[in-house]
Amino acid sequence: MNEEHVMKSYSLALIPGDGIGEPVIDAAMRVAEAVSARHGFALTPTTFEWSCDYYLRHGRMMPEDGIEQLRPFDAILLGAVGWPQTVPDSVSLHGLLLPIRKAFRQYANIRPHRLLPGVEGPLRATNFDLLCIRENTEGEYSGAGGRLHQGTPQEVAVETSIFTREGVERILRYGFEQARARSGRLASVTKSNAQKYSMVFWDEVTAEIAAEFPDVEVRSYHIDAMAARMVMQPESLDVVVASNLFGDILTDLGAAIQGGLGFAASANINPDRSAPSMFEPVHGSAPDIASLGIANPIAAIWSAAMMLEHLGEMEAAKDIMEALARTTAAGIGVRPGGHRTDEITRAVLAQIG
Ligand code: GGG
Repeated sequence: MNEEHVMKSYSLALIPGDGIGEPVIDAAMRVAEAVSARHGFALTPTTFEWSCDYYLRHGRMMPEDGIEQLRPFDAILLGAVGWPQTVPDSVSLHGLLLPIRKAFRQYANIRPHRLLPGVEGPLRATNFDLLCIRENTEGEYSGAGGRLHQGTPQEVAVETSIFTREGVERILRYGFEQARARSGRLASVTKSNAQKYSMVFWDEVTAEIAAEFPDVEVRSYHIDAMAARMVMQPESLDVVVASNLFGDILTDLGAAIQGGLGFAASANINPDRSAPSMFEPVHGSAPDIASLGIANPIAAIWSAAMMLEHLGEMEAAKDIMEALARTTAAGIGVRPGGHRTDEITRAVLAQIG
């Protein structure tokens, strides 16, 4: 009897989106396919052209059944969303990225911040390694609110943050688990002196969940103090957990201290794996450089490594991270506009061999 070897294969939904989303996703896929060949698994991509261009043609950012189209995939790799010249950012964000995160319960947005070798950040400190965990499905991004008397002097705009016990408990529990697997230190970020309902609630839940993790040392910070600490003493931090908006802001600061948005990767994780998780560089579509061929693909390539790790392909993910480290150590891709997208991608591919 012939023994047939069946190669493992992962179905990927690619959403390049707008602007530099397309070239960086192309780069990330070239690198992911190179390591998949070496590690004996296949990637089967399907591209979805959902973007602001799609919106101009169809009046929506994705089809009505877009979520159902994505559901069967093993993972989603997304580039960037937004083209404010033609579609308001509030429309593009609430029409594509946020519905995917919410529908697939991708409640943990993981963003690592550390310097790759050869990358010079703006700080004197170089030995920091932060894992920011942003609550990703509710809080300040719930979209609950409205406007009254629009365009009149009596206009009123209301936007309500929604914090549920389920939502706050699960993101904190996820953060504690990550802290336990790393240094055993967790920082929980709020502004509970000013926001006396939702953020006091968050602090209380932090204390409750902390009781389940006696081996994890937890400290609560106000967001303003955390912003200062990330600049002054980033090496004192390890796992940082924050609400949706606070996490979004702090992780742009994290991107800045790691050398810029070109290095900031992220994973939108559904921890119970009941739906696909989504991987994306933190950066947006960068309309100012979109047609110049100089977008840094490192954040997208790093995000693809996070995707492979989530899929269980640890060695392949490690290969990508080591290839990225050797690329930047050789001075390639370390300065904005210093190398073209394709040059950086070819350098990473060469390191993979
Ligand atoms: N790479 C995805 C992207 O386009 N991000 C831009 C953005 O504005 N994201 C908002 C968010 O992460 O909540």
